Order: sequence, then C-alpha cells, then structure tokens
Amino acid sequence: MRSKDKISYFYDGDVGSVYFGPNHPMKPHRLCMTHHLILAYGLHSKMEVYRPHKAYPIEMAQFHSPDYVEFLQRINPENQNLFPNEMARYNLGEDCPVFEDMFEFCQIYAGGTIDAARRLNNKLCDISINWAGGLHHAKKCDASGFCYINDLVLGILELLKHHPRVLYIDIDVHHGDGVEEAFYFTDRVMTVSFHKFGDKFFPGTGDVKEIGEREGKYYAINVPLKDGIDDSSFNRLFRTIISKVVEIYQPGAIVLQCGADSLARDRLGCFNLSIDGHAECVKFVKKFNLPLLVTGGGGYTKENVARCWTVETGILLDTELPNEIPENDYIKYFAPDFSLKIPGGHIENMNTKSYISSIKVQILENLRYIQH
Ligand code: ZLM
Ligand code: CA
Ligand code: ZN
Repeated sequence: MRSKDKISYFYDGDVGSVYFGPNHPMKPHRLCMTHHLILAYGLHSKMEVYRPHKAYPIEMAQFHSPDYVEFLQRINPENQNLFPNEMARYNLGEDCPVFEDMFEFCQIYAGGTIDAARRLNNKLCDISINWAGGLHHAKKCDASGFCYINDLVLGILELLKHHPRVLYIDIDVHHGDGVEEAFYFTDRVMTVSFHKFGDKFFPGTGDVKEIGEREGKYYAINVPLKDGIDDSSFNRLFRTIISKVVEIYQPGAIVLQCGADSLARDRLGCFNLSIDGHAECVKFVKKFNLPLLVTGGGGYTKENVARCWTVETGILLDTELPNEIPENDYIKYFAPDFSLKIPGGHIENMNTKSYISSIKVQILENLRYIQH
C-alpha cells in the first residue's frame, strides 16, 4: 500500500435540515446523522473538512438548461400553485416536491461535488468525498427521482477539464440514468451502473443492451440485476467488470456513486448486501490509486445509511473502526445493538448463476470493441 491518501471531505450543516415532506422517503437528515457518526469516530482529524461553496446558477447551467435552473431558483412552497404548467413541464410534484430552501439544498450538494472535483484537478488531494451528492437521475431540463440538479454530471464535466477520460461507477440500487444520458454519445466518459432492473422498478431504463450510441457506443455499461443479490455474487461481478473496464479504458479519474439503497433492508431497495459487501466496492475502487471522487446517493433506512457511509469513510482513510458505535447526538437511532456493521439480508436471491453469467458475458464481449 502507498502511504495514506490525502482526503478532502465536504459537508454543510444546513444540508441535513431540509425536509421533503411527510412520508417522503428521501430524508436529508441522514446526512447529518452520517456526519455526526464520522465525528464520533474521530475521522475528521484524519482528513481536510470543508464547507462547500453554494453552486451558482451559471455553474448548474454547464449541464442544465438556464430556464430550468431559473425556475428552480424562483419556485417555493408559497408560489408553486401559480405555476402548474411549469411544475408539470419540469416534473416537479410527488417524487420531486417543492420544499422550503430546495434551491439552497441543490446549491449545497452540487457545490460539494464541484468543489470535490476541483480539489482533485488541482492535485490538492487524492480522494474527495461528498456524501450529500450523488443525485444521479436529474436531467438537463427535468427533475426526476428525488433529484433536481445532477451534481455528478457537473463534477464529471469539471474533471474532464483535466482528464481525457473519466470513469463513472454507480452502485445505487437504481439505474444512474441521468449521468448515462448526459454522456451517452461520448467516449470521454464511461458510465457503469449496477441496479435492480425489471418489474417496472424505477426508472425503468438500464437494460444490458443499452450501451451508448455514435462516439459513445460501448461506453455505457449496464448491469441489470434481480431482487436479492448477495455480497458474494455482487462483489464477484463488480470486481470482474470494473477491473476489465479500468484495464481497457484507462481512465484518468474515477467518480463513485455509493447509493446506500442497495443495502439489505432498505425502504426502497431489494438487494441483500451487507455493509461489508457494499464497502468492498469502495475498497476495490480505491486500490486503482486514481484520483477518486466519492458521493452518496439513495439510501432510505437512515441509520444504515449513516453506518454505511461512515464505514466507507474509514476505508478511504485506511482506518479500522471499532464495531461498537461511540456516544454521539444520534446514538438512539442505532439501538438496540449499537453496532456499526449490518449483516446481509435473507430475501430470495432471484439472480441465478446462469443469469449473472450471461450478463457478464455480454458486458465483457462489448468491452472487446474498445481500445485505448
Ligand atoms: N409516485 N410521498 C430513487 C428515486 C425513486 C415513480 C411511483 C410517487 C417513491 C415514493 C413521494 C409522500 C435514488 C417512481 C411513485 C408516490 C410515480 C419512487 C412522496 C412514497 C412516496 O409517500 C410518498 C406523499 C413518495 C415517493 C414512495 N418514488 C418510491 N420510489 C421512484 C423514485 C432516487 O435513490 O436513485 C437517488 C437519490 N418513483 O417509482 C412513481 C413512478 C410517483
Ligand atoms: Ca446504480
Ligand atoms: Zn436509488
């Protein structure tokens, strides 16, 4: 192992206090819980902790349409009833409600991912972390799936100023459609998403046959999975695909979206991953020793999200964490066991050996068409 990596970590205390509304699955408070757990383990003293800048509308418009950004800036819970047409046009509503300080929330999580990319570009760190980011569904002119501004696309565009090729990896249980779509026609970004596919699971895209078009043909990889995938099959598939991709594509930097809804017992997810299984992906990607930007994403069982991203922060810092959760403001959420790790789940694994093998064969076959 090389000497320990230099890590930049981005967090704004205001991000955890916004509220999507009663019963909405997305709970930004999980970010506050994660941060406090990271502090309780003393990890802040091993990395540089920054408050990100609030992304400017002009920065958001590097990807999004200016009229969409302007509307997000203007709309609020009081005036939303005056704009039914725009609300529908930009897909704001149940999944993507207009809530108090929504735009500021977008500015913070997008600013974090942009800052994270800039510190990597300027070689001020080896790895940068923004757990508030990872909102992979947002489109150029549309909100989608709890995402308004696509911070990942903005971060990747920033990295492309310094690197000819960027690799994007997405282990959220949902398909990373917004990032894939943004770079579907270019070979300068390779997108790889692992996700649940089928049974009308959101967003419905991400078939193995979706591979990119024109210059981008073979530069989008989709790993569609069924319910119940466990650590051993997920990790084996992940290692096989990602090692081949890195060998062939030779990226200059990697962006890793660590959505925690792929964990067992997630409110929206349907996989059996333990925290160790999820974190194994982070460990594996770190070993390539390339500039690495790590974000959050989904994750709807709050206490497990905080556990997962704390364990992953520890891995990025090469720091072992005791399994007993130390005293902190949110300790009550970790009852009754107060342990850091959670085991895998036990729902039936619908991914047969032959199904996984056929997916793997198709993906490796497509990789043979590219050479760098
Ligand atoms: N209805 N309230 C993952 C994004 C997943 C689309 C079905 C809305 C919900 C869900 C919202 C309180 C990431 C769909 C859902 C109900 C059309 C999704 C508000 C419950 C509620 O009780 C709810 C009134 C809401 C939303 C469930 N939505 C569950 N799944 C998905 C989006 C985002 O993890 O990948 C990255 C952060 N939407 O399935 C519907 C089709 C809208
Ligand atoms: Ca995914
Ligand atoms: Zn998700």
